[in-house]
Amino acid sequence: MYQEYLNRRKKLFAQMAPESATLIFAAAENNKNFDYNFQYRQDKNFFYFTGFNEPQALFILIKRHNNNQCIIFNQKKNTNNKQWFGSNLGQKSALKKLYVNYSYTWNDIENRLYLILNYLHVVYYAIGLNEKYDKIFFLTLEKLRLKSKKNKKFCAPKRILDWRLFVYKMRLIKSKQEIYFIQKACDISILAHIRAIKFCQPKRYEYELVAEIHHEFLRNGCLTNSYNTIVGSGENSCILHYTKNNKKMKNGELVLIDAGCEYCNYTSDITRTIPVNGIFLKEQRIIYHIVLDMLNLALKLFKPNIKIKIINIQVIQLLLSKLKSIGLINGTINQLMHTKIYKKFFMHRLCHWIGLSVHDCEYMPCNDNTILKPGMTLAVEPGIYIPKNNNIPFLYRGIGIRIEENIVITSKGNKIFTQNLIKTPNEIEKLMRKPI
Ligand SMILES: [Mn+2]
Repeated sequence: MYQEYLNRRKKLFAQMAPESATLIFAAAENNKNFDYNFQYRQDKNFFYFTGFNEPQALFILIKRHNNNQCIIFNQKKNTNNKQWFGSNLGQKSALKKLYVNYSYTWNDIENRLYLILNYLHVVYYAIGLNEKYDKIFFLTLEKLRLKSKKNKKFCAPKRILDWRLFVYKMRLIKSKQEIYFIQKACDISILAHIRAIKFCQPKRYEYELVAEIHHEFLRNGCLTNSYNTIVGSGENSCILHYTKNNKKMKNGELVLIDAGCEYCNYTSDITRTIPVNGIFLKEQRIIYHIVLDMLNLALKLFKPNIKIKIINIQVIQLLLSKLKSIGLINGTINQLMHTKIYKKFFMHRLCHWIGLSVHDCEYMPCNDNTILKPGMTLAVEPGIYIPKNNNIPFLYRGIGIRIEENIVITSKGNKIFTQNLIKTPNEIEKLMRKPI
């Protein structure tokens, strides 16, 4: 696995200017209450180059005199008191395990960082991610500037550039290893969805489904969700980021389940919508099939060298013609496209990147102008959410349906990571008829 990290560093070095350094900080810890923190979440870019999961660390790539070297500042061995928090990597092991040329203690940054950056032309740093780290960075530059006024041995870098463009471009195309991790995350999430679907019945609470889902994540070694699990029944299915999950599910309602776990830091993001009592009502089934048709059309269209805009237009045209055919909207397709009336029913994007983050590579847009390439990994998630207003026939009001698959673009088309999770109404009804 370590070859992966070395390859990534090599690729980044190749893009760096001569006499330059790239600085990437680990994520800071977030305090939850008084003297304890939220579960630690490593910064995804830091992880991408190091595979290292400790806080208080700074990873540096230096390109000087055509010589590439890596340095890490990390916590001193057991500074956090081994008895309370367990042991950490320390400096000596960092050299071997993280494949770096030098390892210094975190507290040494003030004394060493300015020397490391001395006489470089360019420093790549992402300003604004963390105030405390920005301060360390700016104070270091200022120190060099002040010293350079008095002593020719010192000179501050002249240009500060952002590494994000390079790094996110790299992260956008996944390696075989990364695709394997995403597949594993999807496989485990599929088990969790099946468990929840089987367990679902009227009078149970939404959080009982959450419990089934998280149980399956945990027993398969996934200690972290990709995002807060969404289980929304009835009207809650129309709330896109509903995470209260505390309502009793009723007979005749739908329940939307959006849940995915992380495997080796790689995410999955899957949604299914099912009838609480195991049988779709007529109107629910009609809307469900429209969403399914949108999804199937999209899955046919996701392939290399196509612009996302082309896919969006075709999927939205399909949505409009179907909504028209059941009388929920009126007008010509051209007019309806122009007025963007579909946003009343489908207000989020059709797709987003997945990877180390569930909304991966946020610095690289996944929008109309993006052209798809092999190795890109996405969640595809058409949905219809019908508002509860008087213009809508009564039985359609409050129906919220989303179906979400995860895919990777291949040389010829795409591969669906989540292919093995049932999604037609008949399959869902059949599964819900089985005894638990
Ligand atoms: Mn999603």
